[in-house]
Amino acid sequence: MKILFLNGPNLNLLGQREPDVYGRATLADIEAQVRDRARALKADIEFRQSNVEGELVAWIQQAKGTADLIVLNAAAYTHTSIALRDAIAAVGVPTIEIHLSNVHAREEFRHKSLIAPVCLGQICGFGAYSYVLGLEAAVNVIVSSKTP
Ligand code: CA2
Repeated sequence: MKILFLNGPNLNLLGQREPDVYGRATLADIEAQVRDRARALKADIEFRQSNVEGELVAWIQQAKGTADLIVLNAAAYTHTSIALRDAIAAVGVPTIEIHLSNVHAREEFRHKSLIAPVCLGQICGFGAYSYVLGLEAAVNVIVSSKTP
C-alpha cells in the first residue's frame, strides 16, 4: 500500500506564521504524525512539498504505476490550478484533497476548489489531523478496492 502525500506552496512555512489559522505544528511534525499512524496501518508513505506548480504536476504524473493513491494539500493552487486538475484527471491515480483549515468558512475565494471534481473527496478543517484522516481514508479506499 503506497500512498503519496503532496503539499503545495508555502506549507513549508507551517508552524512559523499564522498559528491561529494553521496551528503550531511544522510540516515535519505533521509528517511524523502521519508516519506513526501509517506504521500501525502497514502503509508505506512518501511525503513531499513544493512551491512550484510544475513540480507538483510532475509528481502527480510520476505517481502512475508507483503509488496506489495520492493525498493532496494543493494549498493556494487548489483555487487556481487547472494544470493540477488536468494532471489528476489524466493519470487516473485516485486522489484525496485535504486542507488544514475549513476553507468553506474562510474567504470566498477559498470556497472554490478546481481540483475537487477530480478527487475522490475532500477533508478540511481538522488541522494536522486532516492529514491523518486523509491517510485513514486512503487506506480504506485501497483495502476496499482489493477486497472482492
Ligand atoms: O488549509 C489549508 O490547508 C490550505 O490548503 C492552506 C493554503 C491555503 O491557500 C488554502 O486555501 C487552504 C495556504 C498554505 C500556506 O501556509 C502557510 C503557513 C504558514 C504561514 C503562512 C501560510
